[in-house]
Amino acid sequence: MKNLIFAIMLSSVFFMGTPAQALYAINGDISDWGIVDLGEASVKGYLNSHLPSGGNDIDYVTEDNTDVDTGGPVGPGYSTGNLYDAEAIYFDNDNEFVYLAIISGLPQTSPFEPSSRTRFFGPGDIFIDTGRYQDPLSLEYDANKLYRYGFAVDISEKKLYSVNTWNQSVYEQHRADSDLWSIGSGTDQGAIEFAYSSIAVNSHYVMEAKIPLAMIGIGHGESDVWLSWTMECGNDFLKMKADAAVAPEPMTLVLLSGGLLGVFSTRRKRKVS
Ligand SMILES: [Ca+2]
Ligand SMILES: [Ca+2]
Ligand SMILES: [Ca+2]
Ligand SMILES: [Ca+2]
Repeated sequence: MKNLIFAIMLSSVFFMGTPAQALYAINGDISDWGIVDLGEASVKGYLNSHLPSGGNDIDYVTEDNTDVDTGGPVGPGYSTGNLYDAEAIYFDNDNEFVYLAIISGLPQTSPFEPSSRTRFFGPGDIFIDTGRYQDPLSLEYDANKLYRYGFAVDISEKKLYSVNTWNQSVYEQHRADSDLWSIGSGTDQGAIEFAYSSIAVNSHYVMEAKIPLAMIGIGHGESDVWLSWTMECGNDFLKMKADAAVAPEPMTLVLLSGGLLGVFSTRRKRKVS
Protein backbone atom coordinates (compact mmCIF):
# COMPACT_ATOMS: atom_id res chain seq x y z
CA MET A 1 0.00 0.00 0.00
CA LYS A 2 2.85 2.33 0.81
CA ASN A 3 4.23 1.76 -2.69
CA LEU A 4 0.86 2.54 -4.23
CA ILE A 5 0.56 5.79 -2.31
CA PHE A 6 4.12 6.66 -3.28
CA ALA A 7 3.36 6.02 -6.96
CA ILE A 8 0.27 8.22 -6.80
CA MET A 9 2.19 10.96 -5.03
CA LEU A 10 4.91 10.71 -7.65
CA SER A 11 2.35 11.11 -10.44
CA SER A 12 0.93 14.17 -8.68
CA VAL A 13 4.37 15.72 -8.48
CA PHE A 14 4.86 15.15 -12.20
CA PHE A 15 1.45 16.69 -12.91
CA MET A 16 2.26 19.81 -10.93
CA GLY A 17 5.68 19.86 -12.56
CA THR A 18 7.62 23.01 -13.06
CA PRO A 19 5.80 25.96 -14.68
CA ALA A 20 6.12 25.86 -18.47
CA GLN A 21 8.36 28.53 -19.89
CA ALA A 22 6.41 31.56 -21.11
CA LEU A 23 5.76 31.43 -24.85
CA TYR A 24 6.37 35.16 -25.26
CA ALA A 25 8.23 37.78 -23.27
CA ILE A 26 5.94 40.72 -22.53
CA ASN A 27 8.44 43.44 -23.28
CA GLY A 28 7.27 45.43 -26.32
CA ASP A 29 9.68 43.53 -28.58
CA ILE A 30 7.85 41.68 -31.39
CA SER A 31 10.77 39.46 -32.45
CA ASP A 32 9.57 36.53 -30.29
CA TRP A 33 6.50 36.35 -32.60
CA GLY A 34 8.78 35.71 -35.57
CA ILE A 35 8.51 39.28 -36.88
CA VAL A 36 12.23 39.68 -37.13
CA ASP A 37 12.91 43.08 -38.55
CA LEU A 38 10.53 45.93 -37.84
CA GLY A 39 13.45 48.12 -38.82
CA GLU A 40 12.60 47.32 -42.44
CA ALA A 41 8.87 47.85 -42.00
CA SER A 42 8.90 51.26 -43.63
CA VAL A 43 7.01 50.29 -46.78
CA LYS A 44 3.29 49.76 -47.11
CA GLY A 45 2.34 46.10 -46.85
CA TYR A 46 5.54 44.92 -45.15
CA LEU A 47 3.64 43.38 -42.24
CA ASN A 48 1.13 41.79 -44.64
CA SER A 49 3.91 39.78 -46.26
CA HIS A 50 6.15 39.19 -43.22
CA LEU A 51 3.96 36.93 -41.13
CA PRO A 52 4.47 35.59 -37.62
CA SER A 53 6.05 32.19 -37.01
CA GLY A 54 6.79 29.87 -34.11
CA GLY A 55 4.69 29.62 -30.95
CA ASN A 56 1.89 27.07 -30.57
CA ASP A 57 -0.76 28.22 -33.06
CA ILE A 58 -0.57 31.93 -33.81
CA ASP A 59 -3.73 33.60 -35.11
CA TYR A 60 -3.31 37.00 -36.70
CA VAL A 61 -4.69 39.74 -38.89
CA THR A 62 -2.49 42.19 -40.73
CA GLU A 63 -3.58 45.41 -42.36
CA ASP A 64 -0.56 47.48 -43.23
CA ASN A 65 -2.27 50.24 -45.22
CA THR A 66 0.38 52.86 -45.57
CA ASP A 67 4.10 53.49 -45.44
CA VAL A 68 6.21 55.38 -43.00
CA ASP A 69 5.92 58.81 -44.71
CA THR A 70 3.20 59.07 -47.32
CA GLY A 71 0.03 58.35 -45.42
CA GLY A 72 -3.45 58.12 -46.89
CA PRO A 73 -6.56 56.07 -46.13
CA VAL A 74 -5.99 53.54 -43.36
CA GLY A 75 -9.51 52.30 -42.62
CA PRO A 76 -12.49 54.47 -41.98
CA GLY A 77 -10.13 57.49 -41.73
CA TYR A 78 -6.80 58.85 -42.90
CA SER A 79 -3.31 59.00 -41.52
CA THR A 80 -0.07 60.82 -42.09
CA GLY A 81 2.48 58.04 -42.42
CA ASN A 82 2.03 55.14 -40.05
CA LEU A 83 0.86 57.28 -37.12
CA TYR A 84 -2.79 56.13 -37.15
CA ASP A 85 -2.21 52.90 -39.08
CA ALA A 86 -3.34 49.91 -36.99
CA GLU A 87 -1.04 47.33 -38.54
CA ALA A 88 -1.49 43.87 -37.03
CA ILE A 89 -2.77 41.74 -34.13
CA TYR A 90 -1.14 38.45 -33.18
CA PHE A 91 -2.68 35.96 -30.74
CA ASP A 92 -1.47 32.70 -29.20
CA ASN A 93 -1.95 30.67 -26.04
CA ASP A 94 -0.59 27.82 -23.97
CA ASN A 95 -2.35 25.90 -21.22
CA GLU A 96 -2.27 28.80 -18.81
CA PHE A 97 -2.24 32.10 -20.67
CA VAL A 98 -3.33 33.92 -23.79
CA TYR A 99 -0.70 36.18 -25.32
CA LEU A 100 -1.44 39.00 -27.71
CA ALA A 101 0.55 41.61 -29.54
CA ILE A 102 -0.60 44.67 -31.51
CA ILE A 103 1.55 46.72 -33.86
CA SER A 104 0.52 50.26 -34.76
CA GLY A 105 2.10 53.61 -35.49
CA LEU A 106 0.80 55.08 -32.25
CA PRO A 107 2.99 55.81 -29.26
CA GLN A 108 1.25 55.50 -25.90
CA THR A 109 1.65 59.21 -25.19
CA SER A 110 1.65 62.20 -27.51
CA PRO A 111 4.76 62.59 -29.67
CA PHE A 112 3.94 66.28 -30.28
CA GLU A 113 5.48 69.24 -28.50
CA PRO A 114 2.89 70.91 -26.25
CA SER A 115 3.58 74.19 -28.09
CA SER A 116 2.59 72.63 -31.44
CA ARG A 117 -1.02 72.35 -30.23
CA THR A 118 -1.42 69.35 -32.52
CA ARG A 119 -4.25 67.17 -31.28
CA PHE A 120 -3.06 63.67 -30.40
CA PHE A 121 -5.52 60.80 -30.46
CA GLY A 122 -4.24 58.10 -28.15
CA PRO A 123 -4.32 54.31 -28.47
CA GLY A 124 -7.40 52.49 -27.21
CA ASP A 125 -7.93 49.69 -24.71
CA ILE A 126 -7.91 46.12 -26.03
CA PHE A 127 -11.38 44.55 -26.09
CA ILE A 128 -11.68 40.78 -25.69
CA ASP A 129 -14.63 38.43 -25.77
CA THR A 130 -14.95 34.68 -25.50
CA GLY A 131 -18.42 34.38 -26.99
CA ARG A 132 -20.05 34.40 -23.61
CA TYR A 133 -22.70 36.73 -24.95
CA GLN A 134 -22.65 36.42 -28.74
CA ASP A 135 -20.31 36.57 -31.69
CA PRO A 136 -19.22 40.24 -31.57
CA LEU A 137 -18.16 40.40 -35.22
CA SER A 138 -21.54 39.24 -36.49
CA LEU A 139 -23.40 42.14 -34.95
CA GLU A 140 -24.47 45.31 -36.66
CA TYR A 141 -23.45 48.47 -34.93
CA ASP A 142 -25.91 49.44 -32.24
CA ALA A 143 -25.00 51.98 -29.59
CA ASN A 144 -27.51 50.49 -27.20
CA LYS A 145 -26.05 47.00 -27.28
CA LEU A 146 -23.95 46.51 -24.20
CA TYR A 147 -21.73 43.55 -23.44
CA ARG A 148 -20.63 42.97 -26.98
CA TYR A 149 -17.14 42.40 -25.62
CA GLY A 150 -17.01 40.98 -22.13
CA PHE A 151 -13.50 42.09 -21.21
CA ALA A 152 -10.88 44.71 -21.96
CA VAL A 153 -7.26 45.34 -21.10
CA ASP A 154 -6.83 48.82 -19.63
CA ILE A 155 -3.54 49.72 -21.30
CA SER A 156 -2.73 52.50 -18.81
CA GLU A 157 -3.49 50.58 -15.62
CA LYS A 158 -2.20 47.23 -16.98
CA LYS A 159 -5.33 45.54 -15.69
CA LEU A 160 -8.10 43.36 -17.06
CA TYR A 161 -11.66 44.65 -16.64
CA SER A 162 -14.98 43.01 -17.28
CA VAL A 163 -16.72 45.65 -19.33
CA ASN A 164 -20.10 47.22 -18.67
CA THR A 165 -19.87 50.33 -20.86
CA TRP A 166 -17.28 51.74 -23.21
CA ASN A 167 -16.29 55.06 -24.76
CA GLN A 168 -16.70 55.34 -28.49
CA SER A 169 -14.11 56.83 -30.81
CA VAL A 170 -14.35 60.59 -31.32
CA TYR A 171 -15.47 60.81 -34.96
CA GLU A 172 -19.00 59.63 -35.39
CA GLN A 173 -18.50 58.75 -39.06
CA HIS A 174 -15.91 56.10 -38.09
CA ARG A 175 -17.90 54.42 -35.36
CA ALA A 176 -19.55 51.78 -37.52
CA ASP A 177 -16.18 50.00 -37.48
CA SER A 178 -14.03 51.75 -34.89
CA ASP A 179 -16.60 51.71 -32.14
CA LEU A 180 -14.83 50.44 -29.04
CA TRP A 181 -12.17 52.94 -28.01
CA SER A 182 -11.80 52.70 -24.23
CA ILE A 183 -13.38 51.20 -21.14
CA GLY A 184 -16.19 53.34 -19.75
CA SER A 185 -17.13 51.33 -16.71
CA GLY A 186 -16.44 47.80 -15.59
CA THR A 187 -15.10 45.60 -12.83
CA ASP A 188 -11.42 45.31 -12.04
CA GLN A 189 -10.39 41.67 -12.57
CA GLY A 190 -6.78 42.21 -11.52
CA ALA A 191 -3.34 43.10 -12.81
CA ILE A 192 -1.92 41.45 -15.92
CA GLU A 193 1.42 41.60 -17.69
CA PHE A 194 1.32 44.35 -20.30
CA ALA A 195 4.02 46.27 -22.17
CA TYR A 196 3.94 49.17 -24.65
CA SER A 197 7.20 49.85 -26.44
CA SER A 198 8.43 53.35 -25.72
CA ILE A 199 10.81 53.77 -28.66
CA ALA A 200 9.55 53.78 -32.25
CA VAL A 201 11.13 51.18 -34.54
CA ASN A 202 10.77 52.70 -37.98
CA SER A 203 7.60 54.47 -36.77
CA HIS A 204 6.08 51.30 -35.30
CA TYR A 205 5.11 50.60 -31.68
CA VAL A 206 4.30 47.25 -30.09
CA MET A 207 1.86 46.35 -27.33
CA GLU A 208 2.02 42.92 -25.70
CA ALA A 209 -0.24 41.38 -23.07
CA LYS A 210 -0.36 38.08 -21.20
CA ILE A 211 -3.66 37.10 -19.58
CA PRO A 212 -4.46 33.96 -17.56
CA LEU A 213 -6.98 31.78 -19.45
CA ALA A 214 -9.07 31.48 -16.31
CA MET A 215 -9.39 35.28 -16.08
CA ILE A 216 -11.39 35.41 -19.35
CA GLY A 217 -13.27 32.18 -18.69
CA ILE A 218 -11.42 29.81 -21.02
CA GLY A 219 -11.23 26.24 -19.77
CA HIS A 220 -9.32 23.35 -21.29
CA GLY A 221 -10.62 22.51 -24.75
CA GLU A 222 -11.32 24.67 -27.75
CA SER A 223 -12.44 28.21 -27.33
CA ASP A 224 -13.05 31.18 -29.60
CA VAL A 225 -11.71 34.58 -28.72
CA TRP A 226 -12.68 37.86 -30.38
CA LEU A 227 -10.43 40.91 -30.26
CA SER A 228 -11.07 44.55 -31.14
CA TRP A 229 -8.71 47.50 -31.02
CA THR A 230 -8.89 51.07 -32.25
CA MET A 231 -7.71 54.53 -31.27
CA GLU A 232 -9.36 57.67 -29.93
CA CYS A 233 -10.03 59.14 -33.41
CA GLY A 234 -11.18 55.79 -34.80
CA ASN A 235 -9.19 56.37 -38.01
CA ASP A 236 -8.17 52.71 -38.13
CA PHE A 237 -9.08 49.54 -36.30
CA LEU A 238 -8.33 45.82 -36.09
CA LYS A 239 -10.81 43.08 -35.27
CA MET A 240 -10.25 39.36 -35.33
CA LYS A 241 -11.51 35.98 -34.23
CA ALA A 242 -8.82 33.72 -32.81
CA ASP A 243 -8.87 30.23 -31.38
CA ALA A 244 -7.43 29.36 -28.00
CA ALA A 245 -7.35 25.59 -28.45
CA VAL A 246 -5.45 23.98 -25.61
CA ALA A 247 -3.59 20.80 -26.43
CA PRO A 248 -2.23 18.46 -23.78
CA GLU A 249 1.52 18.87 -23.52
CA PRO A 250 3.42 15.78 -24.76
CA MET A 251 5.64 15.76 -21.65
CA THR A 252 2.59 15.56 -19.39
CA LEU A 253 1.35 12.47 -21.26
CA VAL A 254 4.72 10.75 -21.01
CA LEU A 255 4.98 11.46 -17.31
CA LEU A 256 1.38 10.39 -16.73
CA SER A 257 2.00 6.99 -18.32
CA GLY A 258 5.20 6.76 -16.29
CA GLY A 259 3.20 7.36 -13.13
CA LEU A 260 0.61 4.72 -14.08
CA LEU A 261 3.34 2.19 -14.82
CA GLY A 262 4.50 2.80 -11.27
CA VAL A 263 1.03 1.89 -10.00
CA PHE A 264 0.83 -1.28 -12.15
CA SER A 265 4.26 -2.50 -11.08
CA THR A 266 3.24 -2.01 -7.46
CA ARG A 267 0.12 -4.17 -8.04
CA ARG A 268 2.14 -6.93 -9.69
CA LYS A 269 4.51 -7.08 -6.77
CA ARG A 270 1.61 -7.44 -4.35
CA LYS A 271 0.19 -10.36 -6.38
CA VAL A 272 3.48 -12.23 -6.27
CA SER A 273 3.86 -11.93 -2.52
CA1 LIG B 1 7.99 40.10 -26.83
CA1 LIG C 1 -4.59 29.76 -31.91
CA1 LIG D 1 1.86 50.87 -42.14
CA1 LIG E 1 -4.20 49.44 -41.00
